[in-house]
Amino acid sequence: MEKYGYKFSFGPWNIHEGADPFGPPVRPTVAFDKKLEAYQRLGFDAVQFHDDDAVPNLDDKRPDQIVQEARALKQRLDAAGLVAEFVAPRLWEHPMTIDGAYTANDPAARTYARERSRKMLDIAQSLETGFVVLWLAREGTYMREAKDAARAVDLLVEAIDDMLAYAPGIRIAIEPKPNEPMDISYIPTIGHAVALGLKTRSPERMGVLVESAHAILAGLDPADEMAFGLAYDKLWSVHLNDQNGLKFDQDRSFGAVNLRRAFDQVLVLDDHRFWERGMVGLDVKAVRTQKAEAAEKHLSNSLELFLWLVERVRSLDRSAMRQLIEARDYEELDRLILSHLMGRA
Ligand SMILES: [Mn+2]
Repeated sequence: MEKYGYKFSFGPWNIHEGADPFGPPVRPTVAFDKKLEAYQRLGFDAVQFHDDDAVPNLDDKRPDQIVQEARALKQRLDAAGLVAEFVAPRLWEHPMTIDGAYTANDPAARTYARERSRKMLDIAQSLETGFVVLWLAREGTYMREAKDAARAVDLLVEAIDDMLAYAPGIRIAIEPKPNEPMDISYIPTIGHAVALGLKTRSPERMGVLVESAHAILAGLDPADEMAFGLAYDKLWSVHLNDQNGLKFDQDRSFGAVNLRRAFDQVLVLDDHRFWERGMVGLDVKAVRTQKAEAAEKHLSNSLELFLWLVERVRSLDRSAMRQLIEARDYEELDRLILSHLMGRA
């Protein structure tokens, strides 16, 4: 498979049982070792981990146990020819994080979040990835009056500063999302995420991860969100997927809803040599109706579509494009892009 220098990753949660808020699982659980086989079979290079994907039930384990288990996992990854792209703390399922983690009103909950984050950093270091991603799932409110939104930013900075001091070799990327599970989140866009990083003790170690669907849910264009991150040299990873309008977070296969929007994302990534900056993560989930025996196609199809679009980006007639831009004939530019995507002259 020609991969144009790109490396690809996904998370174990991207092979999932199909449960939604209204119904139970519809596919059997796939064991982690079986998932590791899928990475190789489907042409992926790296695994994204929540801390408890790497070390299950870590709240009940001692720090030395956690490190021991993470090191054992590193050996299994080595044997499979895989690396960890990043580790992320799962701070949205524990009873202590009901009202948020770093921004919870209860100081005991904030302490839990900081301690859990240190365990996550131990795991990242044991897996020998210098990279951590924060999806700030419950850092927001359902009631605007329930928290002080300005103080919430300070609490986030304090928590991140704690992580930066605890693990000096680690870089952290914020993955913003505007809503869900909370009604309204505190760091909803890439602009917010870049600004938050600049307020920390080590701005040079703070970056961003753009997820296509999260940008769309914010009413923004994912390619422009990526471009903003690139302009600050902060775009360190992406979660490509697709999203049909302003609904629940769908994690559809990349390009499945809007092919041109997918093309525009690959255009900005490829024009800025993203393969030298970070990995292409595919945060996609099979739709609930997909049968278990065919529930990996969302991953292989998304990877294939990305590579098809790299080919389309690199074969685009740039001089024709430039002339149309100079002539301000944007309708013809529209046609040029669409005809190129359709493989028409
Ligand atoms: Mn994501």
